[in-house]
Amino acid sequence: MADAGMLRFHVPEPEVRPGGTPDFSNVTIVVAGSVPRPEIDVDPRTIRDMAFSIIRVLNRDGEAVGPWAGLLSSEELLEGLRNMMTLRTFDARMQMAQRQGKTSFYMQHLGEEAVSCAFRKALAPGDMNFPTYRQAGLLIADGYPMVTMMNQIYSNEADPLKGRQLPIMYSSKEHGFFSISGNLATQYIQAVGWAMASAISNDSRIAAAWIGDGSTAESDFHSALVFASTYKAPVVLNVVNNQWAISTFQGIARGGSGTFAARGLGFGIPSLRVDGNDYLAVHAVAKWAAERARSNLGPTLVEYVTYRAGAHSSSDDPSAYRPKTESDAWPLGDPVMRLKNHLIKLGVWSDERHAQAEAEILDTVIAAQKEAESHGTLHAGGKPSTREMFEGVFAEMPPHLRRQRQQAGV
Ligand SMILES: Cc1ncc(C[n+]2csc(CCOP(=O)(O)OP(=O)(O)O)c2C)c(N)n1
Ligand SMILES: [Mg+2]
Repeated sequence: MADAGMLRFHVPEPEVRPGGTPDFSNVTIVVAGSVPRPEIDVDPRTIRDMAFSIIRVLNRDGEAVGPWAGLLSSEELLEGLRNMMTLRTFDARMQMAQRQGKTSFYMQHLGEEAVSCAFRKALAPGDMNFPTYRQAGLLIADGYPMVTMMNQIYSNEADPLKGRQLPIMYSSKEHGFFSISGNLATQYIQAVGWAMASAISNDSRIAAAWIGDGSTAESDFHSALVFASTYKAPVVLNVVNNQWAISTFQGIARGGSGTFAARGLGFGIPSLRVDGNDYLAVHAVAKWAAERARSNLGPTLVEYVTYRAGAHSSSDDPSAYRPKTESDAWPLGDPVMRLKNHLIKLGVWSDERHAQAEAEILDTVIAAQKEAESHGTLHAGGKPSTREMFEGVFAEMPPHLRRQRQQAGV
């Protein structure tokens, strides 16, 4: 009682700051293969501890172990590796293009490639993602043309969104990729609403909501969980915990809940945590959650434990707020290297083949980049016409816009 009358509040602090030694001793890593795989119709009350564990398949020796292993063939795993390598190479080239002034802005996925690439493979055609800017792997893994993505990044004459969106905010109905909105957490309520609409119209398509650790602090996240829980919407609720929200560490948005997955427990939603750098674990958990949604068992909340190894965006400098070597100390490793080692262990891959694949992928990405640049970049070549700025928004153009278009002489 010594403090009676003196109120305080608490501001969580990251373990270390720039110049310090990285410390992830607060991240408890369970042994691969040790978390059980319940039936999809499990009573959520009996699996509450899964919100505090981590489902892992790949062990330190590159073997796939435990009840969540065995869902993917070697061919599917090789395709997964290629998709992750493609996303990484695409990112590196586009980050460079931003530095060269060919686009205004870019956001990388470095270290988080497994999350979106493996998740895509657990969905069926027609399912709809409501992604953030950190899930371009959903498009790459679904075969969306890289050159179309680049056209948008360059805001050139072939930009499918005609220069109206931020460079990396893609949109493709055909590839189940709802237009990205920069307003974070809106994706959650939209996904739950879309899933409910799908059920109301007796459809079979499910939705997937996406959010980062930091954005779970937004009220949209919590409202979405109320609707998903009450109406048992056919939706997978994804939280990508990459440890950082620009310069804010995950402890701020997580608060006292222990984990982000634990946020689902108060809503009675089955909530799992998974090793986000383990392609096999991400895919297996996504498949489990998608099957639940498709079987009218309702929502599942999945927290992907990963690390944002790159900067937040091309406008960010992480050395201002975290040790430079922090990503090397991340205990769950690198998703590309882990899948590569597994495939070598299976005898279907080698260091030589990996190096050859890297070179081939780089050639493919550069060829796509050349093609996109032939349509223009931010400051050179073709641009969307000024006329298009006025079109495609209203079914019938209102008089004030018609006047402005006439004034612009287009
Ligand atoms: C509603 C809203 N608030 C603030 C921002 C500005 N903002 C852009 S990215 C970002 C950090 C988000 O972090 P997190 O949710 O962890 O996602 P990550 O970037 O790590 O993938 C913020 C605050 C925004 N875009 N939308
Ligand atoms: Mg984050």
